[in-house]
Amino acid sequence: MKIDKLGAWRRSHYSADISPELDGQEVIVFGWVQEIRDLGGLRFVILQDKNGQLQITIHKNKVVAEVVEKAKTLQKQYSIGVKGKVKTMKNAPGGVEIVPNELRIFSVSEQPLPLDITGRTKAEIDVRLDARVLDLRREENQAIFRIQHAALQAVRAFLSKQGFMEVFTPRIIVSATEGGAALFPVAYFTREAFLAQSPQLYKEQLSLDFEKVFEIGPFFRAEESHTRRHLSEFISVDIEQAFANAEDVMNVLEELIHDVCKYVADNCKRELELLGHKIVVPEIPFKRLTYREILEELENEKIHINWGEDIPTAAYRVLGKLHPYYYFITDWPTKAKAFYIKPNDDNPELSEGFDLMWHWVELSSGGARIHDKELLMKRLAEQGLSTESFKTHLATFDYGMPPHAGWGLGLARMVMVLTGVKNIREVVLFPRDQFRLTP
Ligand code: AMO
Repeated sequence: MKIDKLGAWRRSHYSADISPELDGQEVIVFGWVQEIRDLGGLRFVILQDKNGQLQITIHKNKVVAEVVEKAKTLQKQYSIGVKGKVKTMKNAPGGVEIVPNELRIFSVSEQPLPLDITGRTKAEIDVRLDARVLDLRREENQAIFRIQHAALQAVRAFLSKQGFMEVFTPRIIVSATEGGAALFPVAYFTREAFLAQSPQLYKEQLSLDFEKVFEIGPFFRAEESHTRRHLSEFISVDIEQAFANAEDVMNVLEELIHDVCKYVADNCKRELELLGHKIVVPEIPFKRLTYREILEELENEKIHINWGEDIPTAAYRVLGKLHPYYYFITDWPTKAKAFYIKPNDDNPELSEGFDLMWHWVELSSGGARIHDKELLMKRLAEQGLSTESFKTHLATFDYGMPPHAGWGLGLARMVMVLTGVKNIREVVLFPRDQFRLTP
């Protein structure tokens, strides 16, 4: 088959901008063949571009023979360009169709395709992810990432307005920060290094210079738990604020969630409709429950957890039913939290760490930090970590470390809430888990 060149053709309109008012006007549109309907002398080609779909109508007697012949060769997913006239057509999507004068085929596709791009035949998640670029041709799947884009715009706008500055910290590091999760080693010249699990230590250090910082970036955890909410690479939205306590940054977090929900609800109507999802903008402040209150609630549900222990997933599921929205869990036992979380001044068994929950899923965790070097060294030792590995971090505590607090919010988990999607792999373009390293 002859493949055409783009040449001097440039798009005049996106599909979404072609309205009945353009009736009679010549346009150039580009995109991919989403569907072909052949009714003998009449062929409908549904072209999809980044903003929507458009019907190209090829009537044997009304279109030049060359275009009719070429249109017969089209298959799903061919990349094409069409120059033609806009015609008002009540029954066509958007009330218009294009009657082509010229058709260019830029690229063909292998048939049969591994997925039904119309989505009529449902495919398993692994089949979809194996052909992810094709899977992402579906408007519903694109909608997820347009919502993510809008959410990120809202996050950046909100935090910048609140006086936070965006920073980038290293992904290649020498020591662990998040106790529980394992590290990925990296061969770093002659030494061993690791992929960062979080920007924790660096964002704390930067609170000493910039006072209010935020970072949005990928982090890595060698997660062996194969769940619908864990990946080995995930994007985290992190903040750190000097001269602040846990309550201060919880306020920032709930206001941020409120703003993001509102922004996405207002600006992604089409995407939410495609996904059949409705966002209810949450009222703030969110409910705050202490760890002890949570244990009591669980006890009432006949689930016993010893004070100091982590809350297992099954128990979180029960909590999600009792609190089917956003809520904070505060006052965690110090020993259940990372070494950098500040113990309560009056009762050091309790910490100033918190989690933000949505139903049964943890969206974010954070807290006030230890800014006293001696205490930090003591906590490292208590958690069996060597102060030697944290030497350069500990040194920064000799330069006037302010009291500070912050949190990390898992972007994909937030996007799951915003889209109603249940598996984290669907809200990440190219997810990485224990079993998936491609595409
Ligand atoms: P934590 O380990 O709780 O805290 O992580 C913060 C948030 O990041 C998300 N998250 C994940 N998302 C997908 N896959 C994973 N494997 C994964 N692990 C974590 C969750 C979680 O709530 N340094 C602290 C934050 C802080 O105190 O500022 C931290 O990393 O949504």
